[in-house]
Amino acid sequence: MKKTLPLLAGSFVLAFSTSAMAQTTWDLPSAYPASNFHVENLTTFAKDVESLSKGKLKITLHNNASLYKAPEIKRAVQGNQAQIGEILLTNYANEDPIYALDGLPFLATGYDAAFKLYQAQKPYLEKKLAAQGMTLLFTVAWPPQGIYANKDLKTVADLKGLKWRAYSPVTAKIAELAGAQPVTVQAAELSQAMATGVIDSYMSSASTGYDTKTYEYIKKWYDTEAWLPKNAIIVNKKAFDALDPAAQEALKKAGAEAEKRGWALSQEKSKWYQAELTKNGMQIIKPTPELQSGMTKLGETMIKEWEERAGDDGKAILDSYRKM
Ligand code: PCA
Repeated sequence: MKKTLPLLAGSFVLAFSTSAMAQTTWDLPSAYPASNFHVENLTTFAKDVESLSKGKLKITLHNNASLYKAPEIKRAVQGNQAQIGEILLTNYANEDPIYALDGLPFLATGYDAAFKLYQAQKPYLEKKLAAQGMTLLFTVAWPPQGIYANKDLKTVADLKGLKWRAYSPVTAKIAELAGAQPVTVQAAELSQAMATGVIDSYMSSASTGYDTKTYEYIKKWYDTEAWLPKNAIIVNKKAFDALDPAAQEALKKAGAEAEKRGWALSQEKSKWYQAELTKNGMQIIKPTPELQSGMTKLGETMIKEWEERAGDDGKAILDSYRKM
């Protein structure tokens, strides 16, 4: 008895120190706040990775653009300053048309269409990211995009002169086509931009309206259901290859679950966010047929431009999407 005690203690120390030595910690920057459903989903994902990998891989989530600003996250993952990161694909639309696709107005509206578009886009997205030393782990769609404005909007012409917040090249282009003045502001700075009067309108989901307390500044949301952009979780390939196989499996499994859970959560919470906006004094408005058809026309122009820019790959993606 006396002999086994020190031995046991010794093996505990050994087990503890081996697992501590084998633990890898990754940083995961996200540009969205704790109240956001993407961040809620990522919090669960990080916990799952830790438990599935039996503590071998720990993911530290940095929300609200606290580690990197939204447009910097992709480069940070590419350079392995962050091993994993959450990006808004359409933020990178100028870099390659593949990133612009799910930010185009009225190409895929509603969750089913958005998920189909994702399936058509995915192989090309994976290829593009692989060429940059990264892998795609999963994506989650934002709820449908509508227009926040104080003004009465009856037609697209009413957008003229608005100080329009853009979060991507595509949302800036909408302003240009409609005669509004685009100002690029990321979600983390949006409340301040409204408070200081830098902007008076923008297009986004009810989710971002809720996160940024838009109802304190803007009183109307026109529910155009124009598109559902996606956040993607990307991983540095070298960092992934350096993990042991069990940790790689854990990451993939937790990622697949997070994708499923995230898409469901987005859809579920979409109505909840709208109810919260209403509770806080926001009017949710069904667009007039004129406004809706005018926005659809802008969308058609932009889809056409995208097709020209995206060439054969673009054509193949749209063909496969339209057949789904
Ligand atoms: N919210 C993000 C992107 C899309 C969305 O719904 C934003 O407004 O920045």
